[in-house]
Amino acid sequence: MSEIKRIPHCSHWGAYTILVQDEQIVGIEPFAHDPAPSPIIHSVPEWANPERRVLRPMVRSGWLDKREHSDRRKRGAEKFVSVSWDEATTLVADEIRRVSSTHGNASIFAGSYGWTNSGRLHHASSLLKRMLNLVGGFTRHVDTYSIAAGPVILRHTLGSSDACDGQANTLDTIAAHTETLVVFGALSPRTAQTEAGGIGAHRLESYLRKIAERGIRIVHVSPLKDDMPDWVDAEWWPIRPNTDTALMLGLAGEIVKAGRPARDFLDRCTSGAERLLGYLDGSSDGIRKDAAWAAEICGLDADGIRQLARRLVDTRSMLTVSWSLQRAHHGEQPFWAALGLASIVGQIGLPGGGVGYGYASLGGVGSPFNLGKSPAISQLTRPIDSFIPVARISDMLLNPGATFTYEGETRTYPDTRLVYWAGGNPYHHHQDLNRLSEAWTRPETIIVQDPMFTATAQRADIVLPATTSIERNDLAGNKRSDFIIAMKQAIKPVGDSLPDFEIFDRIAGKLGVADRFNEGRDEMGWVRHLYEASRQDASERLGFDMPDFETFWHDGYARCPVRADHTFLADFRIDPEAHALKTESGKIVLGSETLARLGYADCPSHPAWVEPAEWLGNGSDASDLHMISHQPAGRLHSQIETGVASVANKRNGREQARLHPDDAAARGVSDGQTIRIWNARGACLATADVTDSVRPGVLVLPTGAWFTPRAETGLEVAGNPNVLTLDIGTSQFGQGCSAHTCLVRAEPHIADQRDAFEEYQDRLVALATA
Ligand SMILES: Nc1nc2c(c(=O)[nH]1)N[C@H]1C(S)=C(S)[C@@H](COP(=O)(O)OP(=O)(O)OC[C@H]3O[C@@H](n4cnc5c(=O)[nH]c(N)nc54)[C@H](O)[C@@H]3O)O[C@H]1N2
Ligand SMILES: Nc1nc2c(c(=O)[nH]1)N[C@H]1C(S)=C(S)[C@@H](COP(=O)(O)OP(=O)(O)OC[C@H]3O[C@@H](n4cnc5c(=O)[nH]c(N)nc54)[C@H](O)[C@@H]3O)O[C@H]1N2
Ligand SMILES: [Mo]
Repeated sequence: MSEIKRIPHCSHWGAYTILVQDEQIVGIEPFAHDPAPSPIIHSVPEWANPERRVLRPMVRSGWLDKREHSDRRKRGAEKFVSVSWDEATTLVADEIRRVSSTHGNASIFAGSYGWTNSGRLHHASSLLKRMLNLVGGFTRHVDTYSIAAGPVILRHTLGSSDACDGQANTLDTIAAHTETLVVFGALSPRTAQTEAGGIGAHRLESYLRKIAERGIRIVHVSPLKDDMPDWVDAEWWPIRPNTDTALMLGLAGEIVKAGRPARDFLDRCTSGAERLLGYLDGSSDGIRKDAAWAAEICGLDADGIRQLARRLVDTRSMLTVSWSLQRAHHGEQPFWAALGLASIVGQIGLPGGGVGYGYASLGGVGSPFNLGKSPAISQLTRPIDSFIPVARISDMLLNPGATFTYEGETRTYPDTRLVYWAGGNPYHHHQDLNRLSEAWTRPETIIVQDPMFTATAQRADIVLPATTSIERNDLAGNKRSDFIIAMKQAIKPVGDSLPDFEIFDRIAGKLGVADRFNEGRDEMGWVRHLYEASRQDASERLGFDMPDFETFWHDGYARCPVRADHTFLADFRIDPEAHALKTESGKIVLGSETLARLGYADCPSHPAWVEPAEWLGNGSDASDLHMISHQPAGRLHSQIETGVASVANKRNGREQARLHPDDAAARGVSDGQTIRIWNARGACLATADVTDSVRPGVLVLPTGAWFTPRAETGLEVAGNPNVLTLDIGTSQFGQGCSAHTCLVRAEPHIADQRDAFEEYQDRLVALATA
C-alpha cells in the first residue's frame, strides 16, 4: 500500500481534507480552522461511487432518431443511448445553432438555476452563461429560490438587498449590545452548515453561545421548536405558519396605541409612514391592528404580544427574520412589516438594534463579511435582455407569449425551444412537480449536465456527465466567507465524465468561440488567475496582503480582508440626507408611491396582512395540515442524497415527516409508521416522526429526497414535498416562490413497503443506456 495523501478541498458545507490512498478515498478530516464542521463532509466519498453517476454522454433514443420532432412525453420513460463526447458536443452545438437561427436566442432557456458545486471556476451555470453569451445570449432568470420576494421588496424600501445578503448588523454586535432578540423563523446550525461558494469557519454557534451567556431575552417565533438550539434559553412562540406579518403589525400597532412610535426616526429617516400608521390605528380600513387582532390570526397569546411590544421600545431590541418567511405567498410582507416595526421602534442604525434578514439561513450571514473581491469567472456581457423571475419556469414553458409582471414592469414569456440545465435540479427545487412535468413536455430539446443521474437528467434528451469537484482543481470563496480555499483534485474522473470547464470549452470549440471562452488558459491557469485577481484587489484597494499563489495552493487556504462589528445604516441614521438610500424618497419607504400607483391587491402600498392562498385560517378545516418543507439537516438540497449524513436522517428508507401527537392521534398515525401525505396536486410517502416540537396543525417534511414517482399511480415514494407544494408567485411585484404556503392531509399508509431507494435505482436501470 502506498502512503496516504492529504488533499485540501471544500464544498458548500465547508472545508475538509480528503485522505486518499491508491486512488481510493479512505477518510475525510475537518478543516483545522473550523470550530463547528458539518457532518455532511462525511458524505463526500459517495461522490466517487460509480453506481450513482452518469458514466458516459447519453442521448434519449427517440430524440436521436427524430431530434426536435421527437415524442416529448417519452422523456423519463424512453431508454438512453450512449454516444462519444465528440458526438454529444456536436449534437449540443448543432442544437444551439439551430434554435438560435430559427427562433432567436430568447428561445434558449439557460437560467439553469442551481447550486452546482462550490468551485468558482467550474461553476456550471456561470460557464453555461459565459459560453452562450458568446453566441447571441439566452433567456436567464432573476433572483433565487432562496430569496426573491425579499430582495425585491427591500430594494424598493431600503434601496438595496444588503440587509438580507449578510450586510445587516453582524452577530458580534448583536451578542454585545442587544437586550431583546426576536427571532422570526430560525437561528439554526442546521441551515448554517452551508454557504454558497463554501465556508472556512462555521461561526453561528460561537455567536449563539455568547448571546446565551449574556442572558438576553429571546423570543423565538416559529412553528418548529428546534429552529433554535435547545441550549439557547429562548421562549418559543409556536406561530401559525405564514402569519408573522400579522404579529409584526400587531406589535407595531400596540406601540402606536401606547403613543410611543419613534416619531423623530420616522420623520427623519422614513417616507410614507402615515400610510402605515393609518393602517395600524384602523383609520384606513376600520380595523385596529393590535395584540388582540394579531393573537387571533397567529394563534398566540395577546398578553404576551402586549408585553413584548413594550419591551421592544424599552430595551435595545433586534429583529431577525429568516429567508424562509418570504418563501411563501405574499412573502414581501413579513420582510417589509419587520422593517416597518423596526422603524416604529426606532433603533435602526444603533448597535444591536433594528432588523436583519437571513441570519443562519446561510452559514456566513452575520459573520464578519469579506471586503475583498471574491473569485468568480466572468459570464461576459449579455447580448440580449430576456429573463423570467426564477420560479416562474413552469409558467414560462406552459404559456409562451403570455405576459407577466415583475418589480412593476410588464414583460412577455419567450417561446422556449431549448432548455440547457447545468448544475441544478429543478425536479428538486421547483414547486408542484406534476405541473412541472406537464411543462417539461413543451420544449423541443432538453440538455442536462450533472455528475448524477438526477430526476432532471432522467427527463433530458441529452445528458452530459460532469465530474464532481473532487475530480478536478478549483477554488472556493464568496463574499460571506473570510477564507479562500483550495479545492484540489483528489481522484481521477469517474467513468468518462469531464470537468464542466472542459465540456463547455469543447462545445465552444464546435461553435467557433473557444478562444474567447478559454482566453488561452487551462484549468490551473484559470485557478491561478482567479486567485490572483482577488489577491491583487485586496492589496491595491484594501492594503491587505494575501499569500502568493504557490503558498495558497500549498497551504490549502488564504484569509481574506473582513469587516466585523458592523452596525447597519449607522451613517444613514446620523445623516439621512448625506447617506440617502436608493429608494423613491432616499429614505426607508414605509408607504410606497410606486406601489400605490401599481395598485396590486397582493402587494399593497404599505406593509399589510394579506391572507395567503393556503393557511390554517378561514376556509381550512380540521383535517388540513400546513406543510413546512424546510432545508434538510443531513445534505444540501438533493446533493449526495445517499451519503451517510443524509441517510442518518431517514427512517425505513424514507424522509421523516414531523407532526404533533394530537394530529397523529386524530389520524390514527403512530410514530415510525409510513404515511401518505396528499392534496389535490399530488401525493408522497414519508415516515411519521411524532413529536411535540411542532405546533399542532403543522407538518414538517424536509426537501431533497430524490424524486421517485411510481409510473402507474404517480405516488412519490421517497418523501419529496414538491409534489405537494403550490406553484404561484409571491405577488405580482416579487414573483418569488411560495414553497412554504401549502396545505396537505396525511393518513397511515399500510400497503406495500418497498425501500424508496430500491425503486429509484430500478428506474435508473430501466433507463440505462442501450
Ligand atoms: N418545497 C421547497 N422547495 C424548495 C425550497 C424550500 O424551502 N421548499 N428551497 C429552495 C431553495 S432555497 C433552493 S436554493 C433550491 C435548491 O435547488 P438546486 O440548487 O437545484 O438543488 P441541488 O440539489 O443543490 O442541485 C444542484 C445540482 O448540481 C449538481 N452538481 C453538483 N456538483 C456539480 C458540478 O460540479 N457540476 C455540475 N454540472 N453539476 C453539479 C448536483 O448533482 C445537483 O443535481 O431548492 C428550492 N426548493
Ligand atoms: N443542511 C442544509 N442547510 C442549508 C440548505 C440545505 O439544503 N441543507 N440549504 C441552504 C439554502 S439554499 C438556503 S436558501 C437556506 C434557507 O434558509 P431558511 O429559509 O432560513 O431555511 P428553511 O429551512 O427553509 O426555514 C427555516 C425555518 O423557518 C420556519 N418557518 C417556515 N415558515 C415559517 C413561517 O411562516 N413563520 C415562521 N415564523 N417560521 C417559518 C420553519 O420552521 C423552518 O424550519 O438554507 C441553506 N442551508
Ligand atoms: Mo436557497
